[in-house]
Amino acid sequence: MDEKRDTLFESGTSDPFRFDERVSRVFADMIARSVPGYGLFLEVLAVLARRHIAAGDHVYDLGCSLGASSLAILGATRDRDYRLTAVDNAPAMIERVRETLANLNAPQHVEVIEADIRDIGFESPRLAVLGFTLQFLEPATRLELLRRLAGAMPDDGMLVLAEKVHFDSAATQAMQTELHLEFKRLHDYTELEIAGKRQALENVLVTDTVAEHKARLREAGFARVTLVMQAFNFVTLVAERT
Ligand code: GEK
Repeated sequence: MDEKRDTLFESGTSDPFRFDERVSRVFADMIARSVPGYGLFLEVLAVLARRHIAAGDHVYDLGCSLGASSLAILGATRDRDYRLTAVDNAPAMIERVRETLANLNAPQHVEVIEADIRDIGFESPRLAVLGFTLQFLEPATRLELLRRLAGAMPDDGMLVLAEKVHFDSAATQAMQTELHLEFKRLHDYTELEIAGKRQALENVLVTDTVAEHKARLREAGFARVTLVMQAFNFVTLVAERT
């Protein structure tokens, strides 16, 4: 258990954050201790999958990391025969998620693709998940990806978008940041680790406001956008094609 504990920023850092071998080894611990509501997000996703996915559908997990979202979806829909494609562009993540999903013996047809999600074609996604992934794409490329997703979706297609966000009000921003920091302290990150990770993510993880997300999703072709969950500065939005 201990070798899987995230101690990457124990002595601060000077390098930009990368999804490399070291991160992939501790990723499950890192995301659970860093993202408030991550466990609930997976449950919310399971509920949405159970409600939405039907036999014959094609589901995409975009930026799948170690496959937690895929596992939540597959576990909630074991009675249905459909196709799930999990995509990530980090070789270290792909190596591990391939093993996890291959050993799962899921009744569904599961495939893992190592690629930039901006470079792949989408085949009629009935459900697509961007679980804390869009925030890592250069902002100028976000709309085009969402446009291609919406354009490829059937009329009853749905996107689940989970993101870290920021707020227009300085007071709200200060409060939510402080609560997020307190969440990290609660999970035993030191001030040095918190500062190190923050520095590493600078210009790598670029947040939008909920209003910006909603406007962009509408511009991309989604008719209805609903906030289904929020934990401090982390939100989950459901965007419906029609
Ligand atoms: C979970 N959804 O556990 N193309 C493909 N993958 C990418 C790209 C890209 N352009 N950019 C970043 N990634 C997961 C957690 S983590 C979130 C997702 C986090 C990948 C990157 O390699 C990483 O694995 C993932 O997106 C983001 O529910 O670390 O906060």
